[in-house]
Amino acid sequence: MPPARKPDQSAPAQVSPTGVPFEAADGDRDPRAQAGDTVTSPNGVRIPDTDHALKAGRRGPTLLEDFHLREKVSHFDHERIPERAVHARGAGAHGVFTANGSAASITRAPVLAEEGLQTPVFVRFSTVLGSRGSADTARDTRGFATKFYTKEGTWDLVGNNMPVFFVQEAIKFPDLIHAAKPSPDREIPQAQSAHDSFWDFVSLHTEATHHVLWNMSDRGIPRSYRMMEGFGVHSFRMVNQARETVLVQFKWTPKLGVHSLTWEEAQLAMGTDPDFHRRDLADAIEAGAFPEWELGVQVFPDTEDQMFEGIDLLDPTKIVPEEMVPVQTIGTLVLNANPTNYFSETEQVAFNTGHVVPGIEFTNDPLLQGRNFSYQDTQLTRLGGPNWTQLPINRPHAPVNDDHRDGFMQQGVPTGQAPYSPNTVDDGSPQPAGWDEGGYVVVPRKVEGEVVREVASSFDDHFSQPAMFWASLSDVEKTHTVEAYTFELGKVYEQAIKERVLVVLATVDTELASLVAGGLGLPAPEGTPVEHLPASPALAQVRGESFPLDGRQVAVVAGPDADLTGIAALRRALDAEGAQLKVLAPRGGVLGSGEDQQVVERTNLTARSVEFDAVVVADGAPDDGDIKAVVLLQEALRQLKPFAAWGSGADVLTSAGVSGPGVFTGASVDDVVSDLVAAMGQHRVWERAELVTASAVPPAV
Ligand code: HDE
Repeated sequence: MPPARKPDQSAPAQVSPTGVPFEAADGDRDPRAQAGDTVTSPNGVRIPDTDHALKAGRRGPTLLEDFHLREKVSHFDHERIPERAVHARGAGAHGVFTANGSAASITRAPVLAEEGLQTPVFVRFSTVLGSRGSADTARDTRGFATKFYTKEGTWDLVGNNMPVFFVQEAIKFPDLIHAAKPSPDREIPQAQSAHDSFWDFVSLHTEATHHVLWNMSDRGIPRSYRMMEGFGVHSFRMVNQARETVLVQFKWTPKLGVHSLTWEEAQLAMGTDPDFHRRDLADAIEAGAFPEWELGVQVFPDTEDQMFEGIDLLDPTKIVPEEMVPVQTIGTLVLNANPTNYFSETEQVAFNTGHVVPGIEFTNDPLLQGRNFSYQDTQLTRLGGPNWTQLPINRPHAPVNDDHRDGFMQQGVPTGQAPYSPNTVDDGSPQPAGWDEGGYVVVPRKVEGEVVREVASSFDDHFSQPAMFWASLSDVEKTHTVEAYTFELGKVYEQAIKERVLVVLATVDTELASLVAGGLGLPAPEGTPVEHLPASPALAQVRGESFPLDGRQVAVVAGPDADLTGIAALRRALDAEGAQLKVLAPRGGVLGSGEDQQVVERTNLTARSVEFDAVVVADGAPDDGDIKAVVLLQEALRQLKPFAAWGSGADVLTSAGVSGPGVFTGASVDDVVSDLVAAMGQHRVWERAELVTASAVPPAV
C-alpha cells in the first residue's frame, strides 16, 4: 500500500473535521478574497454601523466593549510592514512565459526546455535607492525580478536592467547601500546618488566604475519599464538530461526597444507624476498593449577556470560582448494582467535567488553566493517569519510537502504525527526524490583551495570594461553621460571627492574625463586610459532602428474651434499603431457633439510635456500665446519629440518657435500621420539633438 501522503500545504483543506463544509454560507469562494456585500468584523460577524463608536450616551465616553472599534483601529495601526531595504519602490504585473524549446540541449528544466510550455509568472520592476513613496524616474538601476511558478517548483530570476553590478563580493553590499542611501544625519537626499557619500565610496572602490558608468548613461533613466533590457548578471550553471553542464548568462530583450527619458523629463516627472513608470505599466496592460520580452542566453563552456577569452565569468562587474557570444532566444515573456491588490501582490511578493529548479544551478560568483543567503534572511523581518512562501503571491504552483512546521502566520493545517524524516509513524511520508523523480540533484563539481579572504587576480581589472562601454555609446548617449556625471558631481560638496572621480574617469577615457572636468570647472586630470576590447555596437541604444508604438502617448492640441473630424481620424490612425491620443485644450469638458465629439483629457493646467511621446496641433487650435501651452511645445522641442500639425495648427507651432527636423505639417491629418508614426518609431528626433544641446558641457580648462 502506498504511504498516506501528508496534505499538500499549497491547498489548505476546505472541510472541517466534523464533516460540515467550512464555506457553507458562501459557496466555494476563493478563501483568499474578501467576500459578500455586508461589512463584517475579521471574524465574519456582520456590523450594523462602521461610522460611530459605541458610547455610554450620545455625548458619553467610548466603551472598551466596542470590539468593532478596537479591531478596526488596531488593524489599521499595523497596516504597514517594513519596506524593502533596497528596491522598496516598485510596480508589478502578472504574465506568461512560453519556452521555444531551443534550450532543451542545455537544461532539463521544462520551464525553459519544453517547446510551447506556458508558465505563469509575476514580475516586479523597481528602483534601488528610494523609499516606497519615492519618485519612479530617479537616476538609478532598475530591478527586473521574475517569479516563474513552474510545475517543478518556483524559480526566481532576480535581475536588473544593467548587466553588471557595483561590487564583486556580497560582503561589500551593505557598504555600497549605506553610501548611496540618504545621509544618516539629515536623511537627505531621497532616491539619488548625487551626494558626497555615494561618490566618496565609488571613487575609492573602483570595481564600481563599470556599473556607475551604466547608471550615468541613459540606462539610468528608462522611458518605461516596458522599454528596458533585463539581465541575470551572474553566470548560472545549466544541466541537461545527460547531466552535462554549461554556463549561461540571461538577458531579457524588450520588443519595444531600449529607450530612455532625458534628464529634464526625468526631473519634471519626479514632480508632476512621481508614479510615471508605475502608471505607464498599468495603463499599457489595461489598454491591451501587453509588454513583451524575449528571454535569451549566452552559453559558455563550463571549463575548469570558468573564464571565456580572458573574461572571468564569475566576476559580476564584467560582460561578454554579444558580438563575441550571441544571445540565443529561448522563450518569450508577455505581461498581460495588472495586480488586483498592490499590497497583497506587488508588496508581498518576495524573491530569492536561492529559488532554483532542477536544471538550473549556481556558480561560485561570490556575489551570487552571498545573495543566496540574503534574500531568505531579509524576508524573515520584512514578511514577519519563515512562512512567507505561503502567502498567495509567493505560493508555489507545485505541490509542497516540506515537513516545515509552525512559525508565525502558519496557513496550513498539516495532518500526521511525523514531521521528520525518516519515519515509520506516517508510513515514511514524504519520500525523497532522486534524479529520475525530478529531484534537485546537484551535479558533482570539484571544489578545493586554501581558506582565504581574497579574489582571483582576474577580478583586479576595474577599467577595461567601462572603457569598452564608453567607446560603444552613440554620440548623443555620450553627451548625456557627460552631463549626468557633471550634474551628480556638481551636487558633491567635497572637492577632493570630485577630483578622485576625475582620476578614475581619466583611466577610462581621456575625452570623458576632460569633458566632465570642464563642466565642473576643474583641470582635466592626467591619466593613461586602459586598453580595452573593441566597441560593442549592441551596447548602444541609439542605432537608427525603428520600434512598435504600443502604449506610446500623443497629445493633440485642440480647442472649441478645432477640426474634430481630423482628430477622430488621427485617433483611428494611432489606435491602429497601438498608441493613445489625448486631447489637450485650454479648458476641460467636451468638444463638439455627435460622432466626432472629443473629451478633453488634459488642460494647459494639468498637462506637462513629459507625458507625451509626440505632440500634434489640430487645425483650428487656439493660437492665443497662452504661456503654459507655449512652454509645453518648447519643452517637447528640447526633448526631441516629433511634432505634427495640419491646417492652421502649423501657425501655432511657428508662433511657439517650433520648427526644424521632426516637425511635419500639411493640409490634412492624412498628410502628416505616416511621417509622425515613422518618427515616433525612432523614439526621438535625433537629428535635432545638436540644435538643442549646443549649450552642453564646455571643454576642460
Ligand atoms: Fe538584491 N536584494 N542584493 N541584487 N535585489 C534585495 O531582497 C542583496 C543584487 C535585486 O522586486 C533584497 O526581498 C545583496 C544584484 C532586485 O522584490 C535584499 C546583494 C542584483 C531586488 C537584497 C544584492 C540584485 C533585490 C531587499 C549583494 C541584480 C528586488 C528586499 C550580494 C542581479 C526584488 C528583498 C523585488 C532585493 C540583497 C545584489 C537585484 C536585501 C546582499 C547583483 C531586483 O535581500
